[in-house]
Amino acid sequence: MIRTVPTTPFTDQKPGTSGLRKKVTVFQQPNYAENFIQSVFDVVDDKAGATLVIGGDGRYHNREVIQVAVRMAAANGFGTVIVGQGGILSTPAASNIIRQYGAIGGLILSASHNPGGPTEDFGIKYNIANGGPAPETVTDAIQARTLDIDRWLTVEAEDIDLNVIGERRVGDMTVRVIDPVADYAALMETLFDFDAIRAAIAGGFTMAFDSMGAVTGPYAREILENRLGFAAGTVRNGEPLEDFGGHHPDPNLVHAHELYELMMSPDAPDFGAASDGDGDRNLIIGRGVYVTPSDSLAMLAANAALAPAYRDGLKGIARSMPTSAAADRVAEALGIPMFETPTGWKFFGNLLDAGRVTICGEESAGTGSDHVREKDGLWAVLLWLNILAVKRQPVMELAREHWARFGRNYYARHDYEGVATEAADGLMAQLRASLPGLPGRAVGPLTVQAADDFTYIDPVDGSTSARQGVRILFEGGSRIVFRLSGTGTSGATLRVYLERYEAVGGDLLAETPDMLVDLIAAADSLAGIRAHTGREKPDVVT
Ligand code: VG1
Ligand code: CO
Repeated sequence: MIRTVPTTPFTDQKPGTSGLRKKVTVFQQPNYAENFIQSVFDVVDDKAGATLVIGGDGRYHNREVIQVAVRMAAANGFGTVIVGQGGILSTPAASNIIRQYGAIGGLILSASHNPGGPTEDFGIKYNIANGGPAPETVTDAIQARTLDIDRWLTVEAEDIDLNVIGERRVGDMTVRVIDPVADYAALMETLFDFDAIRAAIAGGFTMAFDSMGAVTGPYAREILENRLGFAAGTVRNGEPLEDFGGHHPDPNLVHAHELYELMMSPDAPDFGAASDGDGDRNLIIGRGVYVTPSDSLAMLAANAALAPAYRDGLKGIARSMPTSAAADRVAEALGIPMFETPTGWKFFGNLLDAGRVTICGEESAGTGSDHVREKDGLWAVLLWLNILAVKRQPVMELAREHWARFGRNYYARHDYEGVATEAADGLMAQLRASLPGLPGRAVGPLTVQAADDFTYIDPVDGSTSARQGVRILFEGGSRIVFRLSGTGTSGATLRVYLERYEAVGGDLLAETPDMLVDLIAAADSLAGIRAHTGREKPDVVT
């Protein structure tokens, strides 16, 4: 019944910031996906009879890999596989299913915000029993296994019909195809004041939600249109498509520009939002005002107690290092701890499990709470809706009040995409080498106060993660962070994060680019961006 297929290792299967991401054509090579999945299964203890969750964001190649993974799970002794109908599970929904059904872990087939289609990207993430991304100890073990794997296991079985809800058998294993939306929608109803949001809608409150042709369409339609009562058509691009309808499902001002233009126009609804390929990120735009993800985290934390789930207050807040310090000021005002972690949601898991934080966020538009162990795009949208419904206030007014109380962290991220790997590595190496001599150095009107390469020591288990990004801190509180992306599939992407704090009483309503002029110049002079990359300007500014 069980078939052992001989194989040889691939040397490029090291998981990045969020799973293994490659071009579809790479994943289509014989044994490629199988080797990685078997390596995951080989490092999972106690899988005999255990439950595994499998789902994806619906992108090209999703269904093929699900069929392969189901047969391999049966051969590896899992008792049950739970899979979303149509092969669909958003990342936060998968996290919830793992927790709710006591699964040992889950495979999430997604390359998140990367484009999809036959010539675009595919990915596999492994989440552990707490519902969160596998921590580095686990991803390191998986990678080590990919380097000496010599066989993978499967069973002879037909493809299962992913479109029909219900139970079937594959080998000795049960496969349950479930509604991908129902459990998640029910969870959201326990967290938020749906009646308050319904009342606001009845009073004329409107919104636009852009699913970008990716996984959140069915979730957003069910929750926003069916359960809350927003008008039909509130959810745009709501069919999950294999190529996302040609969209680049990264919810930022460049790729979600239609939504942005709508929100800045005279016809703007009260609230605009978008989510990414796998539904874990969110873009928030009020009528006439873009809310940076770092500000969104701070504003949500400051007002979270207006939602039933957070009525008793927050235990703490965590943000990734490159995320602006806006939330730090909220934590200080609330008298709760603040944690600064490396980029990637896997670093929040221990803090959430230990009950030390309630809300987490990243500058890349990921926000979430202890309700699951992933960032959660629709959760952030619903918390915003709950807050706006209770406060009966436009986003613009809420933002201005927030800045007037806490000051404002002007913030932008500049991405240089598709840079030659050697050029990007050279830039980072030179920058790292220059760190000891930087403190005290004047760069234009700015003076460097401190400079280092971020090392994180996990306060829960003491594990250390070094080389997590170069930070250069200037006198007065401005900051530049440099790091290379760990989610791309070709060349390197240099991310430059720029932040300037303007205190209460300062210029709180300026245009962000104007406020960052000196920092942008300093970034080039410190890192030699033009010299190393040959680029005059970033490809994407968010
Ligand atoms: C990017 C973001 C990071 C996020 C990661 C995964 O990583 O910067 O904040 O956690 O993507 O998100 P990187 O290494 O490219 O900067 V997702 O929604 O793509 O799973
Ligand atoms: Co994502």
